[in-house]
Amino acid sequence: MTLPTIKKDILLVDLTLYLRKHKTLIIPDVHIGYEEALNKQGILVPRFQFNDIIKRVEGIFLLLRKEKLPIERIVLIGDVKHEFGAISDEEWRNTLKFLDFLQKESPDMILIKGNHDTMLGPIANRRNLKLVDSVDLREVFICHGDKIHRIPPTAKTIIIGHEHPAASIGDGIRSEVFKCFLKGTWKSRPAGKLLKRKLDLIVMPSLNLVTEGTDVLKEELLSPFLQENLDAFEVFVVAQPGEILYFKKIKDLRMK
Ligand SMILES: [Mn+2]
Repeated sequence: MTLPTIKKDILLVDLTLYLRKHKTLIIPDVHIGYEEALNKQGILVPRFQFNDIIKRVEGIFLLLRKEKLPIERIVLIGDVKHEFGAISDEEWRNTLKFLDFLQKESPDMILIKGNHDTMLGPIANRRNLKLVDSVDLREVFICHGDKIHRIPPTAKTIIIGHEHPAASIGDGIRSEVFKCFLKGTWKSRPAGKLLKRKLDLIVMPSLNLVTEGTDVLKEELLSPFLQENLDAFEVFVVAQPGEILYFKKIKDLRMK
């Protein structure tokens, strides 16, 4: 089995992306501690998520190994942990455990700061990890997606997380919501320039296994990158672990 691509040299590996040229694996929003936050609100969900995430990522490493694709760098796209403000003991422990687990696979690891990551600094320091606002790999620019950055002139593709896209796919009688990747375009206007620059924009689903995410067909989207032309975005559904289905454009899904 060869891994599907979303763009040349960018492979879809279950809920992650692999940049072939840079031998880099991008891990989307994990939201460790999400169930704990739900529990605090009185919503009872079992706390299985942490082990499920580890198993899922192990499966991703295995898929890459089978294809002989080495991981030389891991980029976490932000929102590794869920809770704003004070971090609980369990969340602290699990976040460290998760980072250690990833670092065993790739010592070179970069954390992008998400909007939930106000307390990630001390954790990053304890493991000597770089905590940054964005990652510039020349033709690929990676940021969390909660705010617009100055996009370097070399960038042709922007990759973001934050939005947790999902799509309801149905046969007219029943429908089910699946996590999905989105691919569309984003126009940036460099400072002082009159003309806009068109870039490819890839949005990653979350690795939060408690919820599928935001249904892009029904709900309003948050990211400032996703306020225009949403209907023209292509949908890549993650049907089950490692299985990606291409569903054309959001507007085609709306007509069903
Ligand atoms: Mn976020």
